[in-house]
Amino acid sequence: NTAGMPIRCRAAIVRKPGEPLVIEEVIVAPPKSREVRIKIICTSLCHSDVTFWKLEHPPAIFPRILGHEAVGVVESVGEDVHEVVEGDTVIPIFLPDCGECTDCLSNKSNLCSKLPFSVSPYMDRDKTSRFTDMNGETLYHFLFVSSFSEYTVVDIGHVTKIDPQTPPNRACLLSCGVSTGVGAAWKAANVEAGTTVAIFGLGAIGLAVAEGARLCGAKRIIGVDVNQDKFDLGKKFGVTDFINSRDCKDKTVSQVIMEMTGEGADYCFECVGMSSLVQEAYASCRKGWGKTVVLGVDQPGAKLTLSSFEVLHSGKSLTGSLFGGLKPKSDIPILVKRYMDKVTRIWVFRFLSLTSEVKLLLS
Ligand code: CXF
Ligand code: ZN
Repeated sequence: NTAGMPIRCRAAIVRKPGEPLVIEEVIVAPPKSREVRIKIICTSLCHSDVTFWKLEHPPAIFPRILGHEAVGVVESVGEDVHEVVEGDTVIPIFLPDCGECTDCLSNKSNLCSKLPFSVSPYMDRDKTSRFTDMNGETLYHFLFVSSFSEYTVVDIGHVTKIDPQTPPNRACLLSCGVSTGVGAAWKAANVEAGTTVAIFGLGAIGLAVAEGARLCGAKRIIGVDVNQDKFDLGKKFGVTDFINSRDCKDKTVSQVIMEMTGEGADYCFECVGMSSLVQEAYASCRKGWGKTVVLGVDQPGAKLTLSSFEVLHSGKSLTGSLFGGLKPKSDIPILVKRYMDKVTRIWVFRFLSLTSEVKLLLS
């Protein structure tokens, strides 16, 4: 029984921005009050891990244990933890859900105000680290999860208990990417049956948006990507039309979407993290009710240019959403059940666009 004791295990550490991860022995301290120590069963790679791995400017903090898309089993719990016990299968989630604050109690927000989301190097509540290396040096956390470690400590506000029968390689994807995409269509946009959706970027998030839009009954799902192979892949998730943005020589993507749809898409999703694409997505939306949801993570400080005249006259809306607008503790079990009941499909693959990054990370 390791409860209450430090655990020595292996973790992948990033010591300097953009440098290959190194597998080292680390010490994981026991969980403090309202914390849970988790044995990681499966972790996947989200593009945000790559973004922050490379990031040289603030908030770049190293040495750090990345990874935030995972599933694990509770090894031990700290004081004042009543929601989970040792042996429970859990998903750690970067977005907190305290269940008590104004936002958590409202169905209009998933942005907990008791534990406000930030890209912190520490545990959420007491702002210290639970990791040290074998020289006693502090290792920093990432997105309150740090799943590239055999054991990690996570605040109970960032943990959702799930059905232990869920296959681990699917469960871990519900920890960030798949939930964010499916949730964006379901909660952030509330896509209605019979509508037209345009998705900018068919990576893990964009494909999950397509799956969510298909489940909501969207009639037409237009995928936009620079990689033609994404059309065939996208069809598996409900993509009905495809625009290869590299082929739009004398037209913008929004002009092509306007021609295809007549009036524009009812819902647009930006899943790349490029402000110019947010503008294109907004321009592709139908006047009067069109809604654009920003999901892509751009460089900190990147700015948008929109004509205030157009915003005024078009009646369109533009919104951002973390975790697709889902509330981790109540919505994740619904997504897990839908997966187990074979309603929602979750696919596991290696994306071409990430393969070179994965090789770098593991070299
Ligand atoms: C992102 C959202 C924007 C801040 C960093 C984390 N979510 C997950 O990958
Ligand atoms: Zn992520």
